[in-house]
Amino acid sequence: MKVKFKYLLLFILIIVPFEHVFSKKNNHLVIHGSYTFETYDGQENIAVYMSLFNTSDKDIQIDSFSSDLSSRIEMHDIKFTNDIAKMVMIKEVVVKGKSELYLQPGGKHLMFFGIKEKLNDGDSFDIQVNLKNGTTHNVKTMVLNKNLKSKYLN
Ligand SMILES: [Cu+2]
Repeated sequence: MKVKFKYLLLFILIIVPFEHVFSKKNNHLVIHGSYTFETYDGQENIAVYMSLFNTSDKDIQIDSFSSDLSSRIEMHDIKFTNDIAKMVMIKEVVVKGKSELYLQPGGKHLMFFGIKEKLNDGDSFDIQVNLKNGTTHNVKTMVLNKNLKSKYLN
């Protein structure tokens, strides 16, 4: 009995700190610079851009993106076939260990379908980035003046 207890104690002392370090590492995702552009009347879909940084050396898998603004959000990339740009959905979103994922005009973006309100210059809204490990990052997103759009695209 006494010996078994000793082993249990040893087990707790070794495993618990490891678990702690591991779960902390899994949270090393930093997201900033999230923005979109104001919408025109009747516009239902928008593209959102942001930068995601994984400071850990483990890959971070993203399960989904959610927001009060839309019930359908997908990550897209733009692929060219014979000079024709086409949007393709990225099903498995992964931010690789020690690397960045940039969503920017002309490339990867979040696509919001059927947005519920008009977005005006200066507005902001929240996006939830839901990770596979169960944690959620809340990302504040700025709505920029549409006159800035051409600048960002060049
Ligand atoms: Cu798209």
